[in-house]
Parts: sequence; C-alpha cells; structure tokens
Amino acid sequence: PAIQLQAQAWLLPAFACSVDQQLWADIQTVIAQAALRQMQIPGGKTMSVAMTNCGDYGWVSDRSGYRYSATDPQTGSSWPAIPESLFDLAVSAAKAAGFDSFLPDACLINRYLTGCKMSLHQDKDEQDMTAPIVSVSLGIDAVFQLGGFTRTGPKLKVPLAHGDVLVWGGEDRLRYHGVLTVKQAQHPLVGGQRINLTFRKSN
Ligand code: MD5
Ligand code: FE
Repeated sequence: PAIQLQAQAWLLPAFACSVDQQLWADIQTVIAQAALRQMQIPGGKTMSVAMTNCGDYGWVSDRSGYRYSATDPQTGSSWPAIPESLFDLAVSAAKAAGFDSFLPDACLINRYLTGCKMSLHQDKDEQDMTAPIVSVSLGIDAVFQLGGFTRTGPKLKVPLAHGDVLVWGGEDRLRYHGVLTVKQAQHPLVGGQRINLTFRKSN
C-alpha cells in the first residue's frame, strides 16, 4: 500500500523486494563496467557516498560543478545501458504513484558504506522538472530526511529499508532532502552497505 508523504511524494514499502535478486545481479554488472567512485564537489570536498551511473546520461560532479554527462569521465565511454530489471521497476513504481508516462534516461547508483551520509540538498540539475524521480533503496537501513523548499524548517525523518521505493513529482521534487549517517549493519543479499538507485529524466 502506498504511503503519501506529501501531495506528490509517495513511499512504496518493499515495492522492489520481489525482484531484488535480479536487481542486485544487474547492479553488480553495471558496477563492473563503470566503477563506483567518490566524486568531488565544487569547493573541493569529496563526497562520502560512492557513485556511478547507467543510462543515456549520468550525474557527475567535480570541482567545476554538477552536470549530466553522456560519458563516464573516468573512461570516456558511454555509461552502461539501464538494465531491463531496473528500468521496468522504475516505470512500474512511477505508475503506482500516478505518473503514467515516466521514461527515465538516467540512473544514478549511490553506495553508502557505514558512516556515509548525504547532506541536505535539492535535485535541480534536470531539464524537465515535470518528470518524477524514482528512488529505490537496497541493503541496510537508512534514515531519509525530508524538508521544505528552503534549507531551514522542520524535517520529516523517514526510515528506509531494503526494497522501499520513493516517488517524487511536481513541486515536491524540489524539496530539500538528505540521508543521515548510515549505521553499521548487514543485509543478507547486499552485505554491509546501502545501495540507492535514483531514476530521472535528465534531458
Ligand atoms: C538517497 N539520493 O537515498 C537519495 C534518494 C540523490 C539523493 O538524494 O540526489 O542522489 S533520492 C531522494 C529525492 C529525490 C528527489 C526529490 C526528493 C528526494 N525530495 O523532494 O525529497 O541516496
Ligand atoms: Fe537528491
């Protein structure tokens, strides 16, 4: 059953659980072709979360800024295609939340080891702000922080477990959000890490 967090923000608990083994196998294939790496941000700090991408475009960051790139800056090659299992899951999750024609062209893969976090930010590097964002959590638990449209103000803490899917659309996709420091744990399929897949229409 979908849980409504905001007007256009939905939590689909355990939505990905029935296909988790296929997802995890396909994620590992992508990671073997486009390695996880910790990116720099403007200002020079290094993110604790390691990232890679699949799809026509991938989100990248370096000292000069954030952007979508058709190629992996580490290899110069195209990103791997989005595996069918991942694509189908993203499309069906969007549909379950009422977004009928979501066709993602980018999938960011985030890997959180123990101690990793993602600071409060907005996702605003995409061209088409009418498309939703679909976010899939796999592996160990994390606490997602959901705020308003400025950095300050009250924040909802949403616990996310293996297989949970979040869908954000409309104005709610510009809310500030982040992930609190991940605590040490083990997951039977994914091990001592949290993997987040974020599907977007970047162009
Ligand atoms: C994560 N990743 O769990 C999160 C899930 C990122 C990121 O934030 O940018 O890679 S994506 C959650 C999200 C996306 C778009 C809008 C909102 C949340 N929101 O309005 O809260 O690794
Ligand atoms: Fe984000």
